[in-house]
Amino acid sequence: MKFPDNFVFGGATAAYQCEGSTLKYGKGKVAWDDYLKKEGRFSGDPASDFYHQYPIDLKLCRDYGIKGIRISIAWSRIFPNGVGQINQEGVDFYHRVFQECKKQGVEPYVTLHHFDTPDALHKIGDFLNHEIIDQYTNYAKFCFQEYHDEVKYWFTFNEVWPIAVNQYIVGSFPPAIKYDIPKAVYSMHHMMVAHAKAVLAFKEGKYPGQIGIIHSLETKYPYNDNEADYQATKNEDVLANQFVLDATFLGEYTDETLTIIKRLVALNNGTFRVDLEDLEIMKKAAKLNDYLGINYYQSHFIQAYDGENDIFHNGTGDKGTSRFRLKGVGERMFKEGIERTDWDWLIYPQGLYDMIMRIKNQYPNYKAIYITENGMGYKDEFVGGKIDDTPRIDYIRKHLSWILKAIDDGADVKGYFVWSLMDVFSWSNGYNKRYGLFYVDYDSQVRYPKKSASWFKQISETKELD
Ligand code: BGP
Repeated sequence: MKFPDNFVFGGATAAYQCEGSTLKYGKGKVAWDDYLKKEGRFSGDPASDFYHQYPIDLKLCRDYGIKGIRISIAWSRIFPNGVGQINQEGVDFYHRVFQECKKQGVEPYVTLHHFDTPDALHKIGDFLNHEIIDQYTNYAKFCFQEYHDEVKYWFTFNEVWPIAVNQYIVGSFPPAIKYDIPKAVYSMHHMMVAHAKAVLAFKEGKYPGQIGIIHSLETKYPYNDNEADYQATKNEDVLANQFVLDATFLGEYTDETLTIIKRLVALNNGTFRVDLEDLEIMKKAAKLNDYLGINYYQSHFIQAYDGENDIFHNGTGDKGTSRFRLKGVGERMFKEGIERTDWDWLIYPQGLYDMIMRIKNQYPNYKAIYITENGMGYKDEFVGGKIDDTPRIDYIRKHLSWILKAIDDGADVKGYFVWSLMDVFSWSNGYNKRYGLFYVDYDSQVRYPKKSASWFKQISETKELD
């Protein structure tokens, strides 16, 4: 079986995780800057110094058959305070990057928001604050207007649920609040309204190109074959997947989604009400998405759970330390026979196939899918300039083979972006969790192709899986 001729094999990055220069060249602060400083474990500088190394990274793309690059624009490089004054140096930087993409024959796929709301707006509530919706829309409009000659593929947000769950339930992203389901739900809803407004602005502006959103979609399965575990699985799925998928493709929440969300919010002493004007906007935009980006790393097996909230984030790679028990929702279980990474992410490639087919069936207006992130966090060993990352190759190969099956079964999947192009900074895990096709020596910023880079080149060039 072969991938279609026009299938894109790409590499993914995100501004804060690769650019470095977090407070240089006029860039405004993001909440991560102070948060990471306070935590004292690691910093967003120098990351992979993409700000200066981008010509090298794009040359590597060309040399290794990587035809697309996912990058994100840092909102606070353009608008240091989120709104108002523009930082021309930041605007020019992305022009230089896009021009270099063109020179090297690499198509840019650009995300407008990848976990990095400007600090000035984060401080007034981030996406809990309804006002941020319009500020985000203005920033999006500015980017469409400024870069429409250079960028043809846009994504409004990267991963609405992970932002919400990590900020307000797990507490591993600033403002590090734990177990607050109502806040997570409101923040997701407001991001979905902001997404809808940006899509409408893009279409009304008649810009060339296409637009969509990226969701992290982890398939949920019942741990035991019993009613209670089925219900728990449903709870997690609705909260993490169905809520944002309904918003994206229906422009409203189904009765099933609303019933579960309202129950979970009420259990946490909250209420969830949707503004009718916002709903109108979501409904209009739902028909206009050109594609969906899916980030997929793992699936979960869920058991019923009614005890107290108890979540521990394994951010060190000490296998077996993570716990996720959410009162009234469910408990994520390890499962015998299913491998895990050192960070306890369950390796279950079939989950990606199941998710793609579920979207095809449940949301037939999805139009097209890109796998915008997939890859394996691994403690790579650097031996005399060589990095043998065979486990990563196995991981990617298995996922690609399930994507081929989904295409064969009628799903329109147009591309695959490995996370990550080169090693980058990992938000809550720092620098020992590497994902890249290219190893980055963070002291010298020299790049070394890993075994996976040569393997990936061959797949990209032949479109055939070995
Ligand atoms: C996704 C994010 C990426 C990236 C990746 C790996 O959720 O979009 O930014 O970080 O996950 O996650 P981590 O770095 O936590 O291992």
